[in-house]
Amino acid sequence: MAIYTVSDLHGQYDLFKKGLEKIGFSDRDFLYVLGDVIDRGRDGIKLLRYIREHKNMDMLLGNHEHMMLHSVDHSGRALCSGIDSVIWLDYNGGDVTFDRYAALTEGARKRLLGWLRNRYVVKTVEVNKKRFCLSHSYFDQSLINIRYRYADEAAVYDVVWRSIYREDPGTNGIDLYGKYDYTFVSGHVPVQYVKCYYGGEHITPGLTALWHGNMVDIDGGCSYGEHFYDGNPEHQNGMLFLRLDDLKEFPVSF
Ligand SMILES: [Mn+2]
Repeated sequence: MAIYTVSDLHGQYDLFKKGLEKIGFSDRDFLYVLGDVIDRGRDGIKLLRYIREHKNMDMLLGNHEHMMLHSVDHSGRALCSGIDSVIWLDYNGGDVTFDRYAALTEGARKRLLGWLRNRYVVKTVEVNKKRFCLSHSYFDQSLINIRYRYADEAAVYDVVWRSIYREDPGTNGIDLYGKYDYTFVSGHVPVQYVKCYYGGEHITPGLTALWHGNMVDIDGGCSYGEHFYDGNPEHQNGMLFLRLDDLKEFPVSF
């Protein structure tokens, strides 16, 4: 039995299944998906339902699910006019997700929203006496193991949107994370972006997780889509499965 994490699936169902095969995922293992399951790629709704139907899988909310929850009508009607609907549909690849969502029955839409609102935003887990803190991007102690429907909205917004890798004002990774006895696992910013932006010889090219102090970024860059790879080994993209038991990485590319 092993515990795996992966992040930022972005609607890439086939690649996700390829990854499960690669890690030999079985009923005795557990998988945490760290948000951004939907959008850009077309199979986000299919992935949400796949995760929901597996008792040995769970997902945390990412900024894309957060946008969806702030866009679609909560009654279950196929309407999209909430406060995030424009940024979701027009700027963040939510249009393909909404099309699939609208094709569900009203009851199925309602069940999906109820399930999403009941996910965690920040989750701690202990594996082999090592403590991990999982989130989509940033960290807020007040959200540890709190379900989204009970969580403070402003705190959730920070955790799913802000990043230490984008120099967002007020984010101070090492200062904040260094105080805690956790290994922080998150996604949100593709490792290819961080590697190119920050450079440095200590950074391993290719589809590898990015370690920085007690933090690790495992966003494999699915959001760039399957035609992103240009032969530059630093640009290879896909998904990064991380096994928490031994910190072994399992990259799977398009
Ligand atoms: Mn994200």
